[in-house]
Amino acid sequence: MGQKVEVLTDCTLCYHSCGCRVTVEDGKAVKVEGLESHPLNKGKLCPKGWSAQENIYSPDRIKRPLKKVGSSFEEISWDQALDEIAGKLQDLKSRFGPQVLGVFSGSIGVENLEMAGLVQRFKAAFGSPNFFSVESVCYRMRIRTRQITFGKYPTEELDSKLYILWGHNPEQSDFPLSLALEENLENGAKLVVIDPKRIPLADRAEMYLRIRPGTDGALALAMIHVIINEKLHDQEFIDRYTVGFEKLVPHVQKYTPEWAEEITWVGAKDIRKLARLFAGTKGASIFQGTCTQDQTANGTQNSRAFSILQVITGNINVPGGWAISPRLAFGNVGLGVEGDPIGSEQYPLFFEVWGRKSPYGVVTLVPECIPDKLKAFIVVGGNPLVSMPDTNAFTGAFRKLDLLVVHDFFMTATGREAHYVLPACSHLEKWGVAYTYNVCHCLPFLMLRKKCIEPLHESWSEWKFLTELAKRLGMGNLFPWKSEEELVAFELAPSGLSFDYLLREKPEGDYYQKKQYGIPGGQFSTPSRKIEIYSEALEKVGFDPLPIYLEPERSPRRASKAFQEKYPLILSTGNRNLYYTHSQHRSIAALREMSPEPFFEIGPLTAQKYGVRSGDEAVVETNRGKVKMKARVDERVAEGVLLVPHGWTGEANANLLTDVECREPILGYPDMKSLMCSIRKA
Ligand SMILES: Nc1nc2c(c(=O)[nH]1)N[C@H]1C(S)=C(S)[C@@H](COP(=O)(O)OP(=O)(O)OC[C@H]3O[C@@H](n4cnc5c(=O)[nH]c(N)nc54)[C@H](O)[C@@H]3O)O[C@H]1N2
Ligand SMILES: Nc1nc2c(c(=O)[nH]1)N[C@H]1C(S)=C(S)[C@@H](COP(=O)(O)OP(=O)(O)OC[C@H]3O[C@@H](n4cnc5c(=O)[nH]c(N)nc54)[C@H](O)[C@@H]3O)O[C@H]1N2
Ligand code: SF4
Ligand SMILES: [Mo]
Repeated sequence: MGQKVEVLTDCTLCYHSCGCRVTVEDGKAVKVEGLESHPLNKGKLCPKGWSAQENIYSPDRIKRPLKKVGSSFEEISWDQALDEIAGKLQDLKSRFGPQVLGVFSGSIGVENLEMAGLVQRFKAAFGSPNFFSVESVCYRMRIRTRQITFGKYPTEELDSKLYILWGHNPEQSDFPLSLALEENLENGAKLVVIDPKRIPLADRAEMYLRIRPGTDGALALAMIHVIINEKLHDQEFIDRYTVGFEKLVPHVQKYTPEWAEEITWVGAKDIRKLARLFAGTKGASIFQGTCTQDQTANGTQNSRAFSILQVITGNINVPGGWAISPRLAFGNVGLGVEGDPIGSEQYPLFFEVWGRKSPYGVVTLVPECIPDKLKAFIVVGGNPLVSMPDTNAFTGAFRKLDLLVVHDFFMTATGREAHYVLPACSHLEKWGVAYTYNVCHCLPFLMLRKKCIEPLHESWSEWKFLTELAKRLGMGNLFPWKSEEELVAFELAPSGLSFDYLLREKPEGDYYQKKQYGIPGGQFSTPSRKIEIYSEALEKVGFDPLPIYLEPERSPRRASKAFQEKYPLILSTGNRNLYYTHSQHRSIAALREMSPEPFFEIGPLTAQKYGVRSGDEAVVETNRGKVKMKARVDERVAEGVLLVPHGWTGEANANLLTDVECREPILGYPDMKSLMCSIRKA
């Protein structure tokens, strides 16, 4: 018998960071189970989590650094790869300046503080402001919007009395929430689903509202109208804590339920009923899709309207509503740099509010910036040539780069276009801080991500890769940490929970603060010290200070007649699939067996109209491109709507359909949820 130990750590096969118990025998991870004591997953794992070993020990992992020679790759040493990359970067910097370097990290960077922090540090040390990530296609829109409304960022509580799933399907995308929902529904919590698809959870809901994609803002405004006009609002909360309510009242008069019915396809009667149910529940929470609303033409204003709904019903900092979780102090791995990232002029609110600047560039502007403004890219933990909108535009642009480096543990579509592909460590092979609980679900909890096994093959962590590259560029002094442990200890030091404490005393993780309800100090950290129903921050950058509704650019009410004739169906892309994270995990046999191929979903009457039956191969086409995949005819899907999953590569890649120039006007996010398409049988 060899040596056997159990290590408590987290799973990062998606950003939820569920708690795990990993059994390591003779240096090999032999078992991965859910950690019972963990407040998110309570001992359970989703199918992706169960497949961790198959993922990590996959024979398809990149084993050594690869260099593109002609049209294929050759294995080279890390030394050679880093020397050559450093040489190329130096050359570009001396000829064009440091800002021609862009770096990208994907949604894995959200749960991977070290990755996002180090990538950002690297580009700053080099002298470039251009850090791109999924932040400009996903989630930061709501963070920004809640920041300008509340000064801080309140999140939905896991345990609620009334769950409004507003374009969110936790059974596929949010495993911890689906566990909490299950428990709370049994104990009498209520559920409402607002979705163009009657997702299975809707069968257990108090109300299901079948909405036209991209029109959620109209519904939210009509709900505000009803709540105010029927005097269902929480006047005391509004008087004490908000500014601008008196301007909101006349503003919403035109947004009647009848007006919204015509736009949204949701009946006026249902809108009134939902408004009454919501306003009548203390401890109600709108769970807006994690990216659904962000990827529509009215995204920022939708998020504003949802915030205002929570506010005028007094559902802020009450159990079951939205709550401002105490923030944790971290050692900042990032680094300041001269100059502002791409997008700071076109979308100023994305970049800055009240002098608080963020390090992100606007990724939808990347294709038009290559090759003039951007000539080199380092991609760490992302697959932009599948995941970013408009694959044709991104691929065309990336092919013009002088240098593309990808750090990943598998070969990806982006890797195949790269000059160098470098092998990365999985989450079981490196140290880190597991901290997303707070960001998504208001859980002030922290865990140490432990290195359970030695790095496989020649894979390197982000720390090692970027530190070694920095040394070769003469900026090693800006990467002072001598080891990953030292880096993570630095991050944790200000938090009050030290590396040693989380390693030895609380390997299962610990709460860093108690949750607080009520409004401590009676103030918010906005300029007015109140919740800003009327937003001067929005007004200052030229947008409506009160929420409005903007019809999607490509829609039956806004697109030209000719466009609609060519593309008569409404298209929403990117419904999640429990078995996969974005473009990942397709080669994991246990997962692939559960979901072998992509399907677009379509209602029966629409399918019949276009002569398509379940299982038929069909071509879906937009103004930007086409995909081929099979149809799944399902009466759960609204007629006239097509749902196309994302993350598949090749001719089933949904982002062949999206358009990088079709953007939300305030923050520049791509519209992925309300486009127009045609279909025909292949
Ligand atoms: N059409 C459409 N497109 C969409 C969406 C949509 O709804 N519709 N959703 C968008 C959203 S919300 C998001 S967040 C993006 C996600 O976009 P991405 O984050 O770019 O997508 P992933 O496929 O998850 O790519 C992550 C890559 O990181 C690698 N990786 C995983 N862990 C590590 C690690 O520890 N280190 C390193 N170096 N690499 C690692 C994986 O192997 C994988 O190749 O996709 C967007 N794309
Ligand atoms: N298994 C798995 N889980 C994931 C991910 C993954 O790739 N795989 N990705 C993670 C990431 S990065 C993110 S951002 C989240 C995404 O999480 P969400 O954005 O919440 O996505 P879904 O849970 O798929 O729910 C989207 C729902 O919105 C509906 N819908 C589509 N268009 C509209 C619309 O215009 N209005 C309304 N009201 N509904 C609409 C769809 O029918 C679907 O039921 O998931 C995260 N979790
Ligand atoms: S939801 Fe699944 S994949 Fe995501 S962290 Fe939890 S177990 Fe891992
Ligand atoms: Mo996302």
